[in-house]
Amino acid sequence: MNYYKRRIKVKEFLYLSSVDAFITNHRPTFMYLSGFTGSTAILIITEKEDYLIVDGRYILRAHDEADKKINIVELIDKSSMMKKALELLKNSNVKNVGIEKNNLKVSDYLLLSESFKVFPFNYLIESIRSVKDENELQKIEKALRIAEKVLSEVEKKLYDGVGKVSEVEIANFIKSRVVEEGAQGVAFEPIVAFGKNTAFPHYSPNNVVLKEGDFVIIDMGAIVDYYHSDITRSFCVGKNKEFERLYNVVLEAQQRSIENVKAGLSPVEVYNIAVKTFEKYELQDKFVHGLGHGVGLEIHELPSLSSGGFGFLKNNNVVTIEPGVYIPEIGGIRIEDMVVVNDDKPLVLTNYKK
Ligand SMILES: [Mn+2]
Repeated sequence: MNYYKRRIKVKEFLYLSSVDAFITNHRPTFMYLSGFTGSTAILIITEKEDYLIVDGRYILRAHDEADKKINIVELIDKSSMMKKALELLKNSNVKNVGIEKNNLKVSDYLLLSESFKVFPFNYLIESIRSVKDENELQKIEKALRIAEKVLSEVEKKLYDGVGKVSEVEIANFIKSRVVEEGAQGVAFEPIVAFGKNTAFPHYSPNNVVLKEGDFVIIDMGAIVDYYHSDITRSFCVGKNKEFERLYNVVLEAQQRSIENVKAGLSPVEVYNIAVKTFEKYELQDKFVHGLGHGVGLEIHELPSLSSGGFGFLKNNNVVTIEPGVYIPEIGGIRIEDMVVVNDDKPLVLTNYKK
């Protein structure tokens, strides 16, 4: 992985914005720009030199993992890491500092503002991170294959589990199986909902037992090398006419959205394709969330395919397409795939049958 190339993008941006340095203590950001994967650090990028400040717990790991062009600075005294960063910035003759407006604590911001002019950047690193390279795509795909394998086992458990298996049991099964399959963990707490509970888009599993004809939503993912995957399938064990009708509408919305995703579109345009399909069936009011989101070092990252989305889709963005409808007291359906944005039709990463 060429971490230096990534930092060059930041250096260039600093130069163009007449800002002397960039500072971050946000884990996905310093991980992306330095290679260091520990939980706590401060990364400083200046035109010439870059610094990674870590404490004693991480010094060996930082030397091992971080890009060799970065100066690793150990926090030895008990003073705060941010104070150490201030000292370093002053010694480097820095007058103004760029930060990520969405990823810095107010207390850190105030501390920085005492000594420097602070420039809050909006989504700078998130936007760079949204375009994946081959290596990142491979990790995401690996995380997705694990999720799919475990999901297929879950599906079998559902068909064998009417009157027996509970939401929590399935959720726990997912959590242990993804790790056994080689993932670092689940990408988020699995959403496992049976029956009417499927009407809550982000439901938390309970001890409810599966009944014949229940709507079922399983939304899950795995992490491989810090990269996330995300998949949702809706099932119904037994016959349920309403399930079939709604399922086909959601599937149509999803397929039309996927077919039309391409580089250069605004995320809102893609979101509106799904809304249009739901309008055909007068179900637009039941589609209560965004159409999808970027996935990578974080489970939700740019771009956001929603009514509030901004910017433009770019080649090698990895996004989910996950339309859904939710009808209180009846149930909900959501179908979610991951795709890689292209100039033409996207590459669908998800293989799981629909
Ligand atoms: Mn998702």
